[in-house]
Amino acid sequence: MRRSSDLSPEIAEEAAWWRDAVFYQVYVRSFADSNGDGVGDLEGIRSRLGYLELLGVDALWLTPFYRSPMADHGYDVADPRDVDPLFGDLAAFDRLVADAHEHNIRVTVDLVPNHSSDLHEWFQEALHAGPGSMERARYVFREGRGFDGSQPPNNWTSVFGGPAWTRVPDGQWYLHLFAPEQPDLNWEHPEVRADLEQTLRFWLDRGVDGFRIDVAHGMAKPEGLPDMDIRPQAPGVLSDDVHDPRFDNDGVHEIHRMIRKVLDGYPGTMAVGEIWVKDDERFAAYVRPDELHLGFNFRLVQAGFDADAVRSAIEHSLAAVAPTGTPATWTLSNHDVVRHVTRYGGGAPGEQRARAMTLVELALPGVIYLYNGEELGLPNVELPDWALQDPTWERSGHTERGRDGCRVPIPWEGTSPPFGFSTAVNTWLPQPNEWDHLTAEAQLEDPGSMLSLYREALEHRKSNAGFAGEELEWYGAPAGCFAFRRKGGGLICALNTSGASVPLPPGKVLLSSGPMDGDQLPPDTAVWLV
Ligand code: ISL
Repeated sequence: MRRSSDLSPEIAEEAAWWRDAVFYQVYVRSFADSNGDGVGDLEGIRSRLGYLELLGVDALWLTPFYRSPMADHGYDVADPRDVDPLFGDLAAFDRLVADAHEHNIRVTVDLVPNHSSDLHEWFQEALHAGPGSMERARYVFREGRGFDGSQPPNNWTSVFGGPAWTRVPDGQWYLHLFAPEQPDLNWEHPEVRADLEQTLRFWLDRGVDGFRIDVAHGMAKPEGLPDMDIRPQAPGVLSDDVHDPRFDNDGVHEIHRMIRKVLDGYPGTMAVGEIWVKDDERFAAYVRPDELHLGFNFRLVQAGFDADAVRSAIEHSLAAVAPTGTPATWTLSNHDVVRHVTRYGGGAPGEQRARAMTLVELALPGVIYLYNGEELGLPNVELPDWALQDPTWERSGHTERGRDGCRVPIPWEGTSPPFGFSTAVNTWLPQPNEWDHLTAEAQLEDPGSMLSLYREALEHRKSNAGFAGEELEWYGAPAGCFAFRRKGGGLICALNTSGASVPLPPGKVLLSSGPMDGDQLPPDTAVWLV
């Protein structure tokens, strides 16, 4: 029943296709709505495959579209082997995979193994079965502390704010590293493992080409659940090597080995893990030959628009994976972080810097993860309070606005909301009126647009011999600038984050992120030379 046969023969044959692939993250809720309910869906994605092919991406990463009460917009999964009616059904999924493959685009899907929804039948059974039951053993239930058990079992906090424990009416507490609607599964339990294996095979048999594994540094919990260090995270107070017992426990590697074994039975498939682990060696452990194929590293997300910070992010990312033989991955934005146009200052300067960073990213060896809408130069949106939906907003007592600002639906065409995203006027998050010049339609034929820059850069990346080889050589450069050369192919990329124009390294300009200053590289600009 595997459907990868729809790919053209040359493309289907390439077993390690992911080693230099350009992935495109589709935040399913926000990409394209086919049925007019204001929420994106699988048919919507299928209707836009022509656009994705034109853009030049190799594979999609679809965020969770499984059955879910949507407390965390699908990252709370009630049935991992079915499509939520909001997004379509299994037939729509099959059609999407088949059509994507016909466009020579591979399809990878999100897996959420750390937790389930509180409405998953297992958790409902656990609540009803009571303390000490087999049903509770699939989750992390504990007695509380204090003489009446009214204090949580330890001091862990939830990533979304507040305690990581919620008490149930019979007095026990359950662990949730995220929202209370996302109880953590007990990965010591054999049924939890067996169920994930079943889920992997379910989607592999339907033809998916791989998985993105949510919180891949989570899952395993340390013996005895020791307290975490909650000293304020001011610079210098906590060093990077203070271990957070909630994440990156050694037991996690056995889980990744299990996942890899399953994937090895389906040649040409892969897994990338979301790994928020700073230490290079600990990060590298996740991409050992019998574990994940790839690990996300978020160093470019964390670096500002500053040549030294970006260079250090690049060097660390390459050094972390060098001994493992796996390629590095590069990400500027995703559905959890402020969009990079805004991170780099917003407005015209933010856009200019984002263009420059796009050329830096696309010059690097390894795997690219683009986030839907970055190719249109979308900024983060300052949403009004009434529109906010991210659980972080409620959990933080309205002090943290959460991640909705980077999840606003994509503007496709036309001059006013919903910009062809939907036929509904009320989209799940409102789009700004000012996005009329950012639609795909407005940018497609404009050679100076962000979209044209992405298309051109991706085309060069695919076809130009300068992009060969995995190693970089760094040149001496003026303060606030850098230049590196791909050792194998010879492509040079120079970036100027300083306030003044600087001389270019020798070479012929292949592409620049903005106008050049004669034969000089202006501020906020990057250039490719061959
Ligand atoms: O663990 C962290 C820091 O060490 C967090 O940054 C965490 O890894 C991250 O928030 C996890 O995100 C993923 O899982 C969440 C979901 O809300 C996000 O959208 C998803 O990307 C819970 O499933």
